[in-house]
This record gives sequence, structure tokens and C-alpha cells, in this order.
Amino acid sequence: MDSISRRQALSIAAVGSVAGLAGVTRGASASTQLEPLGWDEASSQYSLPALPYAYDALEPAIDAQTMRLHHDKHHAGYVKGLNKALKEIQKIRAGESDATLTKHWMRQLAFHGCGHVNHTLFWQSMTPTAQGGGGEPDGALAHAIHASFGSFKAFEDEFFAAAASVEGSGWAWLVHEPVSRRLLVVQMEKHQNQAFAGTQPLMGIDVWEHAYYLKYQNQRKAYIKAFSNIINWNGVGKRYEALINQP
Ligand code: MN3
Repeated sequence: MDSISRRQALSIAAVGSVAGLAGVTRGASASTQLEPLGWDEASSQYSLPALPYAYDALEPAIDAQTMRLHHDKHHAGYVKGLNKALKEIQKIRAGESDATLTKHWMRQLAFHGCGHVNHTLFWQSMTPTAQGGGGEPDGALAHAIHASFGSFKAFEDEFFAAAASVEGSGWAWLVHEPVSRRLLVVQMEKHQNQAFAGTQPLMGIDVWEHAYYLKYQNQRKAYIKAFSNIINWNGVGKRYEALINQP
């Protein structure tokens, strides 16, 4: 694989919600064929990847209008913010901008970069119920969940509790911790805070109000329950196997 196609093949599986873009600059490994992050080598910019299904494909769990706004406006905004931050940091690097702005643009880089990574993985975390969404994982992932949490039910309770109790805007993630080789549930505020550095995200739910408020208003728990019917366990299982089978 040449350098361009390798970069184009970068996937969130190797990036890590926590490490953010550090994984991108390190380069990706063999596990990275699953979900391209939308990097355009020619313009040196990130781009918004298309949804892997139609806007209405996740109904009734998530309505089409929410999906359209969430992907086309919110996720697109993070991609735009990420590219802007990279451009401004480049200007500082080139001596064309004020270096005292470094802190500001690096905060922007973390927020929008993690926003882009998180949403890309979020779309991949779901699939229509009619196409296998919901239920429980099988294979190696099912074994790992049992080994790490005791049972699928115990995992589910922990994941839902994490998602339901995010203070303000944030996420809950199922992550792989490569040192202990265990799975963990982590809670994230905004797109990047409270992250466990080095962990690799497998599946997550966006609990920002923009993710559910049109349909569920203040009933976040009803949205989380509906999400359980559209989790793409087959895809998450493949991501997990790619991670643990890295050379
Ligand atoms: Mn969102």
C-alpha cells in the first residue's frame, strides 16, 4: 500500500476517541480498512463521509429529520472546524500568525477533531433493525464482553447508565484497553473530555441533545433504549476482531 492509499484508508478503529488525531499522524495499521475518516490527500483536508445508510433507515429509533440535521449540519460543522484549526496551526507554524493563539487553536483541534472521529464511529455503530441491528453480539466480542463485564446484561446496564448520566453534552463508549486487553465502558463529556488515553473505541452513543431532542425531547433514556435496537453488533464485532488480530 502506498502512502496515499494508506492515509485514505485510515480508520477510526486505530485512531482512538481519546488519542484523537494523534493516531492519524502516527499512521494506521492493518486494522484500518473498516471506516475511512474522510481524508483528502490532494487538499490536505478532512471531508464528511457519507452516511452508510439512508436518512430514514434507522426509524423509528432515530427519525430522518434528526439524522439529516445531525449528519449534514452538526457533523459537517466539526469537519469544517477541524480543517480550520489545522489551517490556523499551520499559519502559526509558518510564522504567519500569532503564536499566542496556539492554545486556542489546539483546543479547537481537540474539540472538532474528536467531534469528527466520534460521529464517524457513531454512524458505524448503528444499522437498521431489519438488517441485523440490536440484539447481542456473538463470537469473540461476546466472549470479551462476558470476560470483562460478567455478562451482556451487566455490560448493557453499565453502558446505559453511563449514557444516561452524562452531565450536559457527551457520549458513552465501549472501548478496548490494549494494555489489560479488557473492554471498558467510558463516559465522555463534550467530544473529548474524560477520555481514557490509548483506549480504542468500538461502539458509542451520542447523547448531545441534537442527537435526540426532536423526537424524544427530554426523554434521554427512551432514546438510549431505542438505540439498543439498532446497535450494529456485527460491525462492532468485526472492528473488535480487527483490533485484537493486529500484528
Ligand atoms: Mn452529535
